[in-house]
Amino acid sequence: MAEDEDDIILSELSDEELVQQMHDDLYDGLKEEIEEGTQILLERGWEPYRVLTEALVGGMQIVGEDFRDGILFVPEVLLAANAMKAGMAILKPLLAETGAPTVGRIVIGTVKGDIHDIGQNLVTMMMEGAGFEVKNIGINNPVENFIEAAEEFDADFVGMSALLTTTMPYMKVVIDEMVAQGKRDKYMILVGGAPLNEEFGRAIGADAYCRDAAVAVETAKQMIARKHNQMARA
Ligand code: B1M
Repeated sequence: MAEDEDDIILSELSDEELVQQMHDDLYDGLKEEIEEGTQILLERGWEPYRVLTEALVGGMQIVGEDFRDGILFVPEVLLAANAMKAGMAILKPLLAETGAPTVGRIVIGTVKGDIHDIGQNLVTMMMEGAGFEVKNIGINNPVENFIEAAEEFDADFVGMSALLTTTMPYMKVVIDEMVAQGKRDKYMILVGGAPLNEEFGRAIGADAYCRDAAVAVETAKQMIARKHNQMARA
């Protein structure tokens, strides 16, 4: 691509300016710039985890806040998430090598009868960006899929998504079956999707309703911190 005089040369920016620029580029969904910025920071000796948290997660946090506040909309957020994924793809093998701490583990899926997956894919990306390990089991999941995946993955959280008023009651079927099998208390259960609300989440016995992906990340972080505190006291 031809560069005119106004083009910003990422490699000429200081670390601080580059991180700021990456936040802007992530906000604008500029995948190639995010890949380049990620490479530059690594070449300058930044630890992969620092690149992830300061440059990518920091940028995504701004995107998440503006999404929550109605300033950004789904297409922009998907582009930002895509750019972030490109940066994360570079960091992923390096993070595995350096053993960056995992915040927690979550199984997430859309419930039986429902094929909407854009929202839960966004939640997956934001959770991964915040340091969670996520097993996304996709769409149209019967109760046994959630239970088996949670056990196999040794999950801290089970996340369920539903976009239809006809499928949201199935979340209760999953929770009731977990109770029946004596497995309910092994997991923190998060639910989300456009037709849900706090009251519904409480009524079906979920631990929390998450209005959006940013809230899902914040809620999961708070809950895992509480769990660790309780374990430390026990
Ligand atoms: Co459908 N659809 N759709 N649809 N569709 C809705 C949901 C609808 C509200 C549209 C409308 O009529 N206004 C309506 C539901 C009405 C109702 O139940 N009251 C509807 C309908 C009726 C249908 C069909 C029945 C249509 C038909 O065939 N006659 C059919 C059902 C198919 C099925 O599931 N069995 C259907 C099909 C489809 C498409 C396949 C065409 C497509 C889905 C494509 C896909 O997902 N791959 C689709 C779409 C795109 C929509 C709308 C337009 C957009 C949904 C979306 O992706 N939103 C939707 C209208 C709307 O919601 N305004 C609609 C963006 C997404 C980022 O938001 O999913 O809410 P959302 O996720 C958010 C939060 O809710 C939260 O975080 C996310 C990110 O911030 N969240 C979680 C979600 N899951 C979470 C899980 C968590 C935490 C947070 O766990 C930890």
